Amino acid sequence: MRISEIHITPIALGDPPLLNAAGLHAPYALRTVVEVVTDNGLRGLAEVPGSAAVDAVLEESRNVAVGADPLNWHALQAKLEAYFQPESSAARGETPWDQRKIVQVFSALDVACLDIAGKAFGVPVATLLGGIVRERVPYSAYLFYKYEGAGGELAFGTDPAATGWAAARQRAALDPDGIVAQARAMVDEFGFGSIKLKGGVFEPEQEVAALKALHSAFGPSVPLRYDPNAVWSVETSIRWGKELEGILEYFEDPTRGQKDMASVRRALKMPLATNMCTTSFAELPGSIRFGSEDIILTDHHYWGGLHSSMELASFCRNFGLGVSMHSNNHGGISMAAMTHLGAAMPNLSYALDTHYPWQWEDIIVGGRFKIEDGCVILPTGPGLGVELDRDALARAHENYLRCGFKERDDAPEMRKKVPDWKFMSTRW
Ligand code: GKR
Ligand code: MG
Repeated sequence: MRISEIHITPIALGDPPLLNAAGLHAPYALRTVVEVVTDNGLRGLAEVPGSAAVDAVLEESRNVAVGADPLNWHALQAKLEAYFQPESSAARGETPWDQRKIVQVFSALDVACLDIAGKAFGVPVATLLGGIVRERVPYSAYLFYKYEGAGGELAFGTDPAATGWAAARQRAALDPDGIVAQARAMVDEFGFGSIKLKGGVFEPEQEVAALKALHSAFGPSVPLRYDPNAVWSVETSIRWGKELEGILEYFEDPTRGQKDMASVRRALKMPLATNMCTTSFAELPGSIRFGSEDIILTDHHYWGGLHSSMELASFCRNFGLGVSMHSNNHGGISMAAMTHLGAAMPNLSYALDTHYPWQWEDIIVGGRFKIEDGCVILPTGPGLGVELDRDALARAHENYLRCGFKERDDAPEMRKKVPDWKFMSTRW
């Protein structure tokens, strides 16, 4: 079996006005759908964070991947490594999201080839990753400070009669009461057993008050995580981190860089997690040498695929680190891939992150994945177990062409609300 074609389709999915350290989510989250076709008619799917630059390297990967055997990932991986210049860790950038491109080529092809292999052998991707250790994969509620009525909500319309989560998804959440109300609605709707707050938006005092309010509202049986996306200094992280000891399950990326994360970690009595500080295999020796974190949040889009994420998981097991999963906005193909990874990782120590509840559109047959009791049930079909809804894909591609966005940038939307707003790599 050989790869004969690769189809690359950029799409835009409506996204609400969620706040983070780099601004306000634009009306659309960009993704790219990759379809790998084989000479015997099998089709493998993958989805990656979208940008014109990523699409360009995906196009280029055809030079290497067409003609390759999709069942021999190591050979294809080696050919891709020889073809593309290695990408430095610095290419990740300072934004909450990772700006590297080449890792996404590896990720897309690895996931699509696993989907093909699963279909060829009639088994789920999780089986090919070493076996299914759980069929119900736990996810965490992911809270965001939020403005109301901007961006994608306006493009797709809001429903003034909405109740429950549908109403909370539209509503502003700017203070501790707003955050607790958002959490209640999200937990009631999806049954999540743990909660993460995205921070780095307001003064530390205001965000710490929201975490204390969540702790009082939900009690100690609901673990809390908090992520200011590294815009706090070491001093701020220690000063306010002390207030959060005994409240947080883990403190995610309070500050920037392995040495500074290690200083914060030494000063606080709670685990630190990262998707910003240690983000590549090249940085793993530093993670151990400096002791920068307790938990590494993998993300198959940025660690080079599902096989590589399993490699990271075994590194974490061998070096006594925890492992869980980071997320950006994503559709159902990524949800399927994340769930297969979560199902196969023996040492998954925490519920995974997902932005999925924030969105309302998808591109897979049968509509969106259900999240029940905080879990996604592993799809049962061969491969990833999802199929493309071609009409929905065409609509999402139309949205991409119409919206004109070519890469993620949260600053312009933020400046519509706060005209002189500027990104600061350390704000507090
Ligand atoms: O979607 O605004 C967002 C998040 O801030 C995302 O971009 C981050 O990459 O969720 C992510 C994180 O855990 O840092
Ligand atoms: Mg994070």
